[in-house]
Amino acid sequence: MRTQVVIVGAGPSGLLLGQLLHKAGVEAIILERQSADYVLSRIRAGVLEQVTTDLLDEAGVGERMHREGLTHSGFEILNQGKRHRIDLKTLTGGQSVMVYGQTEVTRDLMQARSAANLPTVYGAQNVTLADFDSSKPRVTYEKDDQTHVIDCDFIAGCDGFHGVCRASVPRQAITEYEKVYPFGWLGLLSDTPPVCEELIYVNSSRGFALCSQRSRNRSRYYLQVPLTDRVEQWSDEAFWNELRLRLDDEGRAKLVTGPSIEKSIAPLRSFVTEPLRFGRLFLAGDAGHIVPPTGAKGLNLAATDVKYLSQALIEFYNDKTDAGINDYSQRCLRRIWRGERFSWWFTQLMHTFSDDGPIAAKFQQAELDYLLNSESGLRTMAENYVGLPLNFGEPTKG
Ligand code: RFL
Ligand code: PHB
Repeated sequence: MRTQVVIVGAGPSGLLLGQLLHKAGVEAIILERQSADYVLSRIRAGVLEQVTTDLLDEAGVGERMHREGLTHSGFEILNQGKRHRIDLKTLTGGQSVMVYGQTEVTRDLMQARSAANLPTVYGAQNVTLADFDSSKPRVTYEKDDQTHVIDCDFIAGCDGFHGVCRASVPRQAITEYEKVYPFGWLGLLSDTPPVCEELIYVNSSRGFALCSQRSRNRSRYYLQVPLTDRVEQWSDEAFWNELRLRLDDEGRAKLVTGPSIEKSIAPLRSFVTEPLRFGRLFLAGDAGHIVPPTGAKGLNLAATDVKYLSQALIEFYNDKTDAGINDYSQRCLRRIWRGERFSWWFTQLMHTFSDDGPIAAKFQQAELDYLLNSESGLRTMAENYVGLPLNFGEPTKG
């Protein structure tokens, strides 16, 4: 078998890349270890920046998102029982974010891919990469007890944090930066109306909480929990009781509870791989970097990687230039580090770090006091939350 690009992983990065390449007439095969249903059962991101929604439009899959997604022009910070609204629209000169679940983005991309009859192999086992340091890379995989070989020009590693692509790179060729946080997020999804029209990020002395949503009838809530907690220890009732304790009176009065339809614990990590290109192998999305979810940046950074990678590959085939390929890593990393910094900072600001002693909580409160009462502080938070412009920090041409 032969194709131009083998994409490993059918999460949002891989599917979006496949769609953008297809639009430009570049051939790709996607190899996914799991089944399509399994991929759709993972509950993850909920907030999309405008850069991401623009890209989904460009890929031709934005129609349902515009119909069903919720535009949010602000969010709330509930700090030690007192609410503050971050008015994104006013603070950023008219920008907002879109609340539309990653599951729905993935579903839309899957549907577009199957409508265009594009090849995706689900249940591809033991994917192995070879010769990506040459101009003739090869990918093998197993399915139904048979081994398949694909010759290609490029490999796109869109296989997430635990994937095979990053692991295939010789250790001496790669530098990894990592911070693991001393807590996780326990998430609960329920078919109940959200407690508030907008998201609420909660700093309470019992730990962080987040009130998010997927639609007007589906809520997503998170609680900061110790890393040693197991999801089985948390009954729905225990979750709702703890959330009530972290909310204010208004939140407690408005909270509608119900049975969970999904509950899971996610660890929090900051992680970046440098570089993101190794010969003819590229890493994109969670395969190359992870952010703690507090800033809602993971999927949005994945989308920009895919934008730059699709542009580079399309230019390679159409204009016979490898300039985009050579720039890929550096172009992505600049934006990634900005997203990493914001996500780390917002995590530090909102969570309880019990090992750091009482002075840490005092510093945190002093910082929140400054930010929430300073026009510049609020603007800094807002412009990072909606996403800095793609050309941020680049010299202006003229
Ligand atoms: P994914 O989604 O992990 O997909 C990778 C795919 O690769 C497959 N795979 C393999 N396939 C073949 N062979 C192998 N050896 C393979 N190994 C793995 C996997 O099965 C999978 O299907 O990575 P991708 O596509 O890069 O997408 C990244 C996003 O999923 C991630 O960044 C976001 O979910 C992060 N995130 C958020 N991002 C946002 O922008 N906004 C948010 O509001 C937001 N909230 C979140 C989040 C992540 C969370 N968790 C669970 C960490 C909230 C949470 C709780
Ligand atoms: C979510 O809805 O899953 C979500 C929203 C905002 C975040 C993180 C996760 O910052």
